[in-house]
Amino acid sequence: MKLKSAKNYWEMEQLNHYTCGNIKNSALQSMSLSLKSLFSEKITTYAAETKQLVADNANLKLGEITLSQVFGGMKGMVGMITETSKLDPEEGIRFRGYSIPELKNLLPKAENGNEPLPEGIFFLMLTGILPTEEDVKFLSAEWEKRSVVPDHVFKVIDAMPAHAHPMTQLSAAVLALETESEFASKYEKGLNKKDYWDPMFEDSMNLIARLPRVASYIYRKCYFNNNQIEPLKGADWSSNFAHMMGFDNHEVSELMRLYLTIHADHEGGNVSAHATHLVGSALSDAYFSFSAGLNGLAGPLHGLANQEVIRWILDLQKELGGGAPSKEQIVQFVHKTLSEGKVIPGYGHAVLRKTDPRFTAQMEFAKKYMPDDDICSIIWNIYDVVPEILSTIKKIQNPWPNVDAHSGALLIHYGIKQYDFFTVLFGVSRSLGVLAQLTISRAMGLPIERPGSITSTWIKNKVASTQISEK
Ligand code: CMX
Repeated sequence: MKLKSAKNYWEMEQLNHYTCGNIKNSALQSMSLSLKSLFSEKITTYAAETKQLVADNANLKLGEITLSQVFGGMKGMVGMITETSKLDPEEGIRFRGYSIPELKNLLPKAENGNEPLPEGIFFLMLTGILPTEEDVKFLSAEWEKRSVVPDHVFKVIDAMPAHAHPMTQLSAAVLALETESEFASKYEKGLNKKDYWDPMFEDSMNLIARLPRVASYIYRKCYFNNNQIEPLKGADWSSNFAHMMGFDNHEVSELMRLYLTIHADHEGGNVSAHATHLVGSALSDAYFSFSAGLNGLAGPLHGLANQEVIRWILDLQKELGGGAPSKEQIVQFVHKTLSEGKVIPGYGHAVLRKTDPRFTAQMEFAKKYMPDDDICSIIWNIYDVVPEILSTIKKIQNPWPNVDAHSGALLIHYGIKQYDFFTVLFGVSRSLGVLAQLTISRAMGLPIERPGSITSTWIKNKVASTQISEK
């Protein structure tokens, strides 16, 4: 386990937890009765330490800003704090210091299950501590208790036309849930700044708890004539979600657990996380903030890419008159797509420079459960040829597959063929990271975000004055 040298407060806590062995473990188990008090204890110390750190190092330089970064989507420009996860360009995502393969071993699993329970990754992201089995059981039960969705939310979904994209329906449903915000109602009555985090914690827990019910309602409304399935009692978050969608199958539950864990967070700068954080910085509650994040996730360069991958494969098959394309045919279709000025969905990344470990985790799942699946074989053939083609295009920084290149194939294998629903699943998972961080940000008292912006005239004047002073 990689805990020898703690690099920050959260890692230090983890180190203490493990080096103190059983005493700490049992202490944590009793604390698991209240995740909120555990979070409160950790965040109070952390917020005080961070405040001091900033005060002592206020002028520490973290980098320089270039013109190409300002025009280039602010890539590589450090501008925000995210505690829940950190993305390494070569190695991929680490949640509170742990990689996906490490978490597959370390996070608690369901009985008879091999995949981590997403309850565990939420616990880890929020507190910085690896949960015990008791901790995740506590969270499953807590989310079940909080999962009741008010009737008017279903009416909002029902009012949407059949052709409304499932992401439109999900974002609108999350906004409709805003009536339940404890933060909004407490703020209206008058809330001391130091107590902001408390209703934010409650809102985040309630929203996460309700999302599977809302998402599965959209699924059954869109594709099963609104024939709804009632939730299970005593199930974990993922298997209950699969059940409400209509899948009572061990493998689908396992896939859902894996899927909802690996999509949970990707540090702070990606569009869904950043949008949630930005809107939250105006003290908007969790519902407003997360709905904004979902709107960003619905873009084809971000979360919607998972549906685009399958649409691209279907277009390819249509062009060939059906059947499995050969590698040569894939190569031709890639060139055709590029020549039409389109992107190859599921490939490339703003930060990653290697194959996404979330792609690899899904490929491993497929090799175990569906080694002969037709769509998976196409995905693997695409993986064999696309990186080589994209590497020949100079402007493309990363020719390797991202998380979205594989996810659709796994879902289709189990009968979840409605590809415009795929991003909804991504959205349900993404709630875990962005809402954990929103609660942390609120507890730290992070201020409203207000970066500066400039005009091109301002830049021209700056260039002119720099040239004059250099002469
Ligand atoms: N196919 C074709 N061209 C691509 C490409 C791809 N897969 N990836 C990057 N490029 C192009 C960009 O469009 C850009 O072209 P222009 O300069 O003409 O606009 C150029 O290469 C440089 O891009 P980059 O610096 O390598 O990558 P960006 O940070 O600008 O963009 C991303 C990153 C993900 C938007 C881009 O790789 C892409 O569009 N990929 C396909 C869509 C996709 O899979 N998105 C999902 C990402 C994961 C997620 O968030 O869910």
